[in-house]
Amino acid sequence: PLSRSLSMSSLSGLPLWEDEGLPVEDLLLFEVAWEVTNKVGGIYTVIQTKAKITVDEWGDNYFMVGPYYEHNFKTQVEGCDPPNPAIKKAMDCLTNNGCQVHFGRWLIEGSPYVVLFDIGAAAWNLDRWKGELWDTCGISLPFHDREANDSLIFGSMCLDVRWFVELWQAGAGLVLCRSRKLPLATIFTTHATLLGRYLCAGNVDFYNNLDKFNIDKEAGERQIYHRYCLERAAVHCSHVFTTVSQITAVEADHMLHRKPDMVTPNGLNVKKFSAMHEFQNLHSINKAKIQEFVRGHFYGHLDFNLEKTLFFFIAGRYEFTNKGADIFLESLSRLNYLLRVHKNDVTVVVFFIMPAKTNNFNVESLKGQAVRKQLWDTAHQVKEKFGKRLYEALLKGEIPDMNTILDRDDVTIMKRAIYATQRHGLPPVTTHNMLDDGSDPILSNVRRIGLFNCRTDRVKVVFHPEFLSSTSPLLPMDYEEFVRGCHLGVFPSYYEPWGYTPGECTVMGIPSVTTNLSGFGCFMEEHVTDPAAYGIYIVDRRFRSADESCNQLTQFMFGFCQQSRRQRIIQRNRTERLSDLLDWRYLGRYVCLSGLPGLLHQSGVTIGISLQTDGFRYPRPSSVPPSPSASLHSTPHHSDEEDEEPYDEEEEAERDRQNIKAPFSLETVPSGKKKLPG
Ligand code: G6P
Ligand code: 1S3
Repeated sequence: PLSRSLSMSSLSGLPLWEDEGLPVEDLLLFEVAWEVTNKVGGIYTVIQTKAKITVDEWGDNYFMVGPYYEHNFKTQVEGCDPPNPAIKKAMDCLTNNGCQVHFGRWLIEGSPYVVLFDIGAAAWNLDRWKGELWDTCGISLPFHDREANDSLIFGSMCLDVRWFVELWQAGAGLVLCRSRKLPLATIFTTHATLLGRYLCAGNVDFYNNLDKFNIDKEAGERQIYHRYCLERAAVHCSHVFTTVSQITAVEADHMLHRKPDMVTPNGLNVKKFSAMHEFQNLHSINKAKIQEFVRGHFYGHLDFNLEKTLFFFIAGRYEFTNKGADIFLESLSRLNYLLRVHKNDVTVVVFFIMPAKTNNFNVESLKGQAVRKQLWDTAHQVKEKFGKRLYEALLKGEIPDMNTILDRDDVTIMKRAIYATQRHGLPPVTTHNMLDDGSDPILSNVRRIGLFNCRTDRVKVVFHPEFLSSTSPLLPMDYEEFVRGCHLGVFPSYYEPWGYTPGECTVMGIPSVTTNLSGFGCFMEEHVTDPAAYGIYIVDRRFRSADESCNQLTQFMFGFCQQSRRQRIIQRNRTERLSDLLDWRYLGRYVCLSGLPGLLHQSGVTIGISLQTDGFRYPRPSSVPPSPSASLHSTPHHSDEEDEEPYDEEEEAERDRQNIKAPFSLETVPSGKKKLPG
């Protein structure tokens, strides 16, 4: 059993804590990642949302380590002196050696301490550190690979103060610290493999050929051999190797030749509202904002009913095939066809939120919002006059003549405003001036399938090639507000080690489409009996051809369009009920305990806590008929909107809550500072 001090001296290369007389309370945890205070992609979400539970567990002994960028520091960090004398000493040592290090509290939930290294200021050491890397493990970094060089500077700075290392950007530090036999316990978490990402983006049949690739050759041909060597070395040098999903565990086994010791699924900080239906109200409020944008963007072509318009979206890093934008577009073209031939009165506006190179907003999009604003102002101006005249007439005890209450000038103003809404072209597909318009993959495919926002199209496309911001003159909403206002997130990824986007939809009560090639999709398949009933549609991209996957996705979307408003509301309630499953308060147990159990296990210590989730599944919602043919895509019993159904969602929620037992009860999560199993 675990006593106050850890004995690992029998394991080669592992910390000699007992010999050093270091009690457990004095263990420090360093989490090193390129995305600490620095938003690049999904890893930022992992570390930012996980901070609170890690601080709860480790208190002031937890430090996040990342790169220093002045803007990030100024806007996200409250600078302070390190309270721990050892950290202070290490920082002073670096500063005395001509490097710059910054310390403070990251202003996010949990307020973790952060140590940030100024990469640029330490660049003069690059040649020395490169030499060291070469001498130690024979990996050389070419001078033109800026990212790899930065990662070496970052890793070497971590190493110079003998810190705990994680992730490939810090991988160099991990390799060097093991070769110097420093007394550090290391965990390396991979959120993707470099080669896997490259191979998938290159249109290869990745998952059916996992065991057939000549990985050295593939890395060499893609000119990423040095990066791949660094990644593979870090993976093999770490004491514990983890990844975020089973599917990436298999990939890592083939691409990096090491099976992860543990899978640590990604969680989120789930915000629970005290009012049960608050997330439904937020959907309504934010949907109204998206409708405003649509009124402007489609001015002159608003011959569709906004009350019967659904908003779908895809968002993320612009990796056209990896993120499944290719099959999404193809399926949208099929959906457009189906809605047209079935004379369906639903219109779908689809947003692509993926950053590309642009030259700011285009004139046509800005004009659309200006025209909408002008119509709004005109309506207000006339309404004011109308109100005043009506009031005066009523004061005299008269009912005014409605034919003359507005004079010729009023009518002229209104006519002028209407004339301004005439447009010669179609509403634009993209909101920005694209730098690579001709070769852009989304635009090229839109041209191929002909989804040009014609009046007859039931599916309209808006490509917003920039992340959203509440200060935008076009669509002034932040990402969370936007997601809440939409009806369906569509993320049919081919390469997705985890995939936060559908998880974020889930905790906001918005249904989404994912795939059985994404970590999230596989996790849901494993833990939820009928995911579609809960608004999680999982496209099979593993055992079907691309064409079949497109058909399945089309059917999901078409089925979704056939739901009544009431059915959508019920489905959103169910989606939101899955939030607990994705909460760090539950999933954090994997991460908090992933390091020590791994190390302890190696030293023969039994771990006193069981994760007990294997085989557990969320049951099918109790109101869904058992046979899929009896319901439309497992939605609540089909009916017209106006029908009052004998269905009480709160009752169903309560019934289902009763069915969900121990493994998902958040009360069982260990909390409090370092309650280590013993
Ligand atoms: C929420 C609101 C309802 C609103 C509904 C619209 O549930 O609480 O008042 O009617 O959203 O749902 P829809 O799926 O049509 O956007
Ligand atoms: C990676 O970010 P990405 O979008 O490049 O890490 C994310 C966090 O683990 C993960 O959700 C995603 O699938 C990976 O691909």
